[in-house]
Order: sequence, then structure tokens, then C-alpha cells
Amino acid sequence: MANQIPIRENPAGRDYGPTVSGQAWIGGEWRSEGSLGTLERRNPANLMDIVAVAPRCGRAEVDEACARARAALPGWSATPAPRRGAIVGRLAALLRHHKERLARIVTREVGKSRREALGSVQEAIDTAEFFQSEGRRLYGQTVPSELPGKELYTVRRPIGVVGAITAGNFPIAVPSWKLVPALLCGNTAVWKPSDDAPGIATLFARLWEEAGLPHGVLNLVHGAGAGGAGEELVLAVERGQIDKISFTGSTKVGRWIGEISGRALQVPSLELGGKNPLVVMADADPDLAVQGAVWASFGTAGQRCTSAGNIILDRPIAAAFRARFVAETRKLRIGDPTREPDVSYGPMMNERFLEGWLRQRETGLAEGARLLLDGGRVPPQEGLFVAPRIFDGVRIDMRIAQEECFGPTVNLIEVGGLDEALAVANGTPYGLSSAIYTRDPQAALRFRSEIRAGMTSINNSTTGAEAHLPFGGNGWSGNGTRESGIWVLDSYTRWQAVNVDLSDRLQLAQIDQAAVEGTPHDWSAL
Ligand code: UN1
Repeated sequence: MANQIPIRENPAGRDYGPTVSGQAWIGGEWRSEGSLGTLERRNPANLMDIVAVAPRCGRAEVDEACARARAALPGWSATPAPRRGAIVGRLAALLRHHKERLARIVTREVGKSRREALGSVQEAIDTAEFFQSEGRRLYGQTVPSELPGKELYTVRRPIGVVGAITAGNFPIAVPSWKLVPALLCGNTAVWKPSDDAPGIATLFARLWEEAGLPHGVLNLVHGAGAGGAGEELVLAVERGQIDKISFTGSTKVGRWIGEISGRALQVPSLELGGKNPLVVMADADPDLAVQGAVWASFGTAGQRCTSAGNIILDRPIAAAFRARFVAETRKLRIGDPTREPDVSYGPMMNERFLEGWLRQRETGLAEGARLLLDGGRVPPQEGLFVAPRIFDGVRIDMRIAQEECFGPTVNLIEVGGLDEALAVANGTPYGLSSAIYTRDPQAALRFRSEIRAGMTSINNSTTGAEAHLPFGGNGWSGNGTRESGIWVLDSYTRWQAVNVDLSDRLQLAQIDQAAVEGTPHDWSAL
């Protein structure tokens, strides 16, 4: 008999649908009670709407989840990879089946527009479909031996218990980037999703259960980061309960996770902030560049780590671009994406991002930047809605050009030619995504090879990763690990080297036995 997804009545937000009863999932057991009380998630587009409630977990649940994940490890890692892949395949089918419902919750819970919410569920589907068949590959290599009668090969081995900590802005896509490959590779996991998205996290875990994942292989704990389940999960590295952390979030927290992991001789996966440059050269297609810049800056209300932060304009087109960019930005429609499905963007995800975005206005003005569009709170007042902000006359050494700001704001920086554009584009400590608009293949190639970012678009937005291309950054944007595609396998496995000696005698490698002996020539006459 099918289990009902637990829901509650949502009297204040009746038009939006029921409240999801978020639950922790520990060793296959669903729990509504948390040792630190309860968490409530309200729709940032209408704070009357309670999207989800969930147990607020702490050390007790993290300890238990780690223990259950550890206990499930031998069985799961010994399960043949194609069978693990089959579960991931069923997950893909279930995600597809419930895509609309899941997207509606994503919209209510984190404020994404309808098409973006559907797109982000699709990204989870694409990820699961890609890794389903990876279960039938997960290739190693055969390697020639220097000795006769001996065979060498390599095997990918799981790392152990993975702690996954994810942000709220892609509340199903990014968790799938981590959990799908981690589990496919034979690891078990404890997942702490953002406290902005406990509802969709619970539904995602339910889908894993429905797909046939054995109990304890994935465990879900809810709560805060600092001072909550997130912090406890990182500290579990020190206690020897976790073998690897995979984290998407701020550079500050990433550094701290890196320190803890480093002391435990672990390599965490860290996907951190960005201050992504988008360059428009004088020869760019002007329509395309403006469209790309508007989307890169203001899509998802600028709440992507890949959002454009600095738009770098080649002087000859700067004035024309500025005028069109402002005109197009003014046309953006901002509103409640549940009620108005075709809004350009919805609300800010939370008060913290909203406050940071409000502060950035004062910082920019104090530094002497000029406001082309002021932004500011806009109605309806029951949600966290803001209009776009554009700063002009920005220099790369200003704080607003250096610091990431989650929200709809972007800086215009004028430069003279490609050399200066590259210097400015590389002029922040970050290196996540980047873009250049140009019709000159030489300029595109130079940008591609000299930009420091982990991801580069030629004539497209800074945002918009595909599920089978490596995602990740350099500098302050991460520690060099990559998500997605075949590359992420290196983050969730370690190589085992195997040598099989079939010679029936003791053969010694790396002992000098003058194995290669040629005929000496006389070179003295040369
Ligand atoms: C993030 O904001 O943490 O490429 C990830 C993109 C998204 C991923 C963003 N698919 O913009």
C-alpha cells in the first residue's frame, strides 16, 4: 500500500496548497520530532503561506544518522554498481513523474519562477539519468606490468560516509549533483539541506525511498548551518564519523570546512561563491549581449553563485549598451511566481540575503558608484520582493566589485580593449563562471585561455550549467573539485591499484635487474 506524503492544513495560505510535513530520515525511519524543536519555512513570496515544517535536528540526530550511514556502508558498497544504477534510474523516472508537483513546491519554498523551478527539477532528472548508466561503467583501467605474467588494473572504491550540505537556491538540482554520484559510487550519506528548503528536501528523500534505496544509505537531517545540524555534521569529521564533506555555500564556511577536513586528511568538495564577470566587446552582437546580461544578472533574482556580478564594457559600445541594458531591465516583471507564472523573477529567498542586498546599495554609494537603477523593496509587501539595481561608474577595486552579493544587482565597469577587459575580469579573488560577448574568434579564444574561472561562456550567460559538464571554480570559488559529469566520480571514489602475479614465482618490481640490455656502440668518434 502506498504511503501518503505527510501534509498539514495551511489555513493562512490556503490558495497555495497544504503545508509539507518535513521529516528527518534516519536509518529508514521518518521522524517529525527534532531534538532542537521545529523549523518552519514560509513562502518568501507570501509570508502567510507555511510551505513546510520540519524537525530541527542537532548533535543527537547527526550522531545517529552518521552511525546508521556507517552501518549501511558494507552492504551498499558491496551492491553491484549496475544495481545501484538501477535505483538511480528509478529515481529519475519518479522525478519525471512528479516534476510538476516538485516544481510547485520549489516555487513556493524558494521563490523560483515556474519555468526555472521546472528547469531545476529537470536538472535533477538529467543528473539521475546520466548516472543511471554510469552504474554500468564506473570504469577502471588495465595497466601493463613491467614484469611477465603479471596483470595490473585499477578499481574505483567508495570513500565511505559522505556528509552533504547544500544551499537553498537550487534545492533539488544541487543536492542531486552530490547525492546521486556519491550513492552511485557506493558511499552512504548524511544530508543536511538548507533550512530554506526542508519541504523539497523531504520530498526528494521520499523519492529515493520509493526508488528502492535500502535503509540507512541516505539519511536526512534538517536544521541550521552555524550552531545547528550543519555545523554538527562538519564537526563529525573530527570525531571520525564522516569521511568526506561535500558543501555548496559561502566561501567563509567553505574555508572552515577546508580547515577541519585538512586536519583529518580529507579532501572536501567545496563549491563556493563567485563574482562572475561578463565582458561585452565592441564587436559583440548588441541584442544578444543585452539579453544575456539581463538574464545572467537578474535571473533567479541574482541568487545564483553563477550570476553575473560585474559587466565589463568595451568603451566604444558602453553608452549604447548602458541605455539598452537599463531599458530591458526596466521591463522585468517581478511578482509572486505561484500566482503569476510568467514573472521574470520572484522574491528574495530570505531576510538575510535581502539585508545583504540592501547594505550593498550603501556600500556602493559610499564608494562613489552611481545608481542607474535604484532597486529597493516593491509590493506586494507580504513577500520579499525587490526591483533590480544597476551600479555604473564602478572600478574593479571597489568593494561592490569584489564581494559577492546574492540578489538582483550588477556593476557596470568600462574598459578600453581586451587586455584591460581580461585584467578586470580576473581582478577578483573568485573564479567560478565567466562570459564574453564577441564575434571575433581570436578574442574568444584569448578570453577562454586567460580567464581564471572554472567555467566560461562564449556568447552566452554566466549561468546555466549542464548536468554532464564539470561545474566548479578556482580561487575563492572552490578547492578545485568539480561536480557533474564523469569528473565528479573522482570526488566520490578513490583509486585502488591491483596487481595480479600469475608467474608462480616471486617477481620483484622496482629492483634493478638490468632487464634491458642492448649492444654498446662506440660513440667516441663523434
Ligand atoms: C548555484 O548557484 O549554487 O549553472 C549553482 C547554474 C546553475 C547552478 C548554480 N545550474 O547557474
